[in-house]
Amino acid sequence: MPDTMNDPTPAPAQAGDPAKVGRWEVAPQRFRNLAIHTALLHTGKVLAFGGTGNDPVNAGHPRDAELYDPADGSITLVEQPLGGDLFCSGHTLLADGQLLVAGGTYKYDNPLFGGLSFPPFSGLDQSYLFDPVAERWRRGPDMGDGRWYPTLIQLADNSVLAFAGLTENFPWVVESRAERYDVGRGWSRDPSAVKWLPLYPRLHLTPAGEIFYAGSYNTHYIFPFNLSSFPTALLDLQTGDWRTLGLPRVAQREEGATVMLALTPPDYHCRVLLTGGGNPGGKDPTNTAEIIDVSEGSPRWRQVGSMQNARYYCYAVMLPNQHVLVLGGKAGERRMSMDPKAMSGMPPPAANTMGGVAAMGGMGGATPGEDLPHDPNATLDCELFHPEDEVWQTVAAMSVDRVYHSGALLLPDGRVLATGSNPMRGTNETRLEIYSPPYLFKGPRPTITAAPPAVSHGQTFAFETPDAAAIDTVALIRAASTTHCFSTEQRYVGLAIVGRDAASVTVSLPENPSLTPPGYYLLFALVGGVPSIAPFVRVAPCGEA
Ligand SMILES: [Cu+2]
Repeated sequence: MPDTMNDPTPAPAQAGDPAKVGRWEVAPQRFRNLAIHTALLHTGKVLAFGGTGNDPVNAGHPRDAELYDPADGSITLVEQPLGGDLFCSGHTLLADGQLLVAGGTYKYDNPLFGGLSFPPFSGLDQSYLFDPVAERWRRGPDMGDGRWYPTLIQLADNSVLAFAGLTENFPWVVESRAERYDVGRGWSRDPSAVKWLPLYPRLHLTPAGEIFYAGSYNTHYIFPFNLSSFPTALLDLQTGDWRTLGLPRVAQREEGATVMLALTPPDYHCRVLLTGGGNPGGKDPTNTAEIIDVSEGSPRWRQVGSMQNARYYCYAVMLPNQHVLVLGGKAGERRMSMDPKAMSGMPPPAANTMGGVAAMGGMGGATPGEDLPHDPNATLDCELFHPEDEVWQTVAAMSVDRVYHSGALLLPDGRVLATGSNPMRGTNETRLEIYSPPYLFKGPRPTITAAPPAVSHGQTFAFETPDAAAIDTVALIRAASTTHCFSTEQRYVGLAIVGRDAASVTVSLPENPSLTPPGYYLLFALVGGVPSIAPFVRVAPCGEA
């Protein structure tokens, strides 16, 4: 039986051996618009949008969202203009599977010189909800403040907190007050939880019901602060008090990646991995990685093995075998290091003239469009973190750069989708590239033939499988939305196996709603580190029948 999960000595990269390093493939179809924001919906489709897409030419005319179906490769337009610009908004999926999007761009900045701009970007105060079944947007209630680059995080009771972001009006400072969204009641200012946080702070909901700020964030406008002004901290949601835990051991973590490592029974210890990032502006990126055990009384960062590549703008994806895939990013200056003139002779992007949804095509030929050239400073190598011994393994390289305004999502079939990239304003990467991890090249996969559509906290439930005797691991991985190299939603929750017969496995979902906040999850069953294809299972909110 293959055993990637417990292999103590990960092999070095071996080009061409996908059972060791996996394989990347560029999809034949491409998006029309820049996919700055993506979400895995419970229909199995991926919603992608970018509003005006970091191009002031589009101001007042945000581009349509698009839906990518990994099952058949088709891409369809959501032909529905919105009143607001969701470029650089925050978002999270709700218990009913709708995507709540809040904030974004009210007004573009006014560039001056030397990378400075004044006024800076200002934040939109609107919110929108995307219905995955109707495939339509609707306007939600407005927030009290505009927020550009906010982080939204869903809590155990299905309310959502919005943190940080630049305000709509003078003096366009970073908002220090959080706002709370309650379904059916809209937004209200949260009088507690006041804290200066940088833009797109990397926040995670811990199983103890606290919010952990992981010491990394997005670039832009940290003046008058410096990086040391934002040490790691924990918010007690009951008291509204932030407890400062201190800086990471390598404190320069702008544009680093953070992900909560697998939460596993019986104790569901909460450990967060922080990797990559660098100084403001992307100089001196780091390859170092650290882990903090947030469940300890006095959590402290400790350094673990380093990545092979230093990366500013990198993205970490939790996989069904508990490994973490790190992809994308770059070394050198934050700005694109190629000569922009090299791009001038390239074919123009596909004209946006085909109209209807069907014209985007499905399995047929490739979608025309512009391939951005490779920036020599962009990192194409990818790396897998093995949490059992805290070392990294270099795996197959991508062929498409993923730097600023890019993202990655785990798909229900265990592959990883990489999207977006915006090395310069108005320069858009529209190709999709998909990674098949090594576990997809290790022979037959276990299968789940039936699973309950919904489960409740504290419930024991069974799923049907012909591989019941061999299945050794079962996990729920939350369907996630992501932007700006980060997701608050990535969450691996292992489920204890409490029974099995010839055709089914029974597992138990713990009572704690902060462990599995309500919403749609992917149910993976594994044999020796090889995962099944995952059906969606909805974890119902507390109190819902
Ligand atoms: Cu942005």
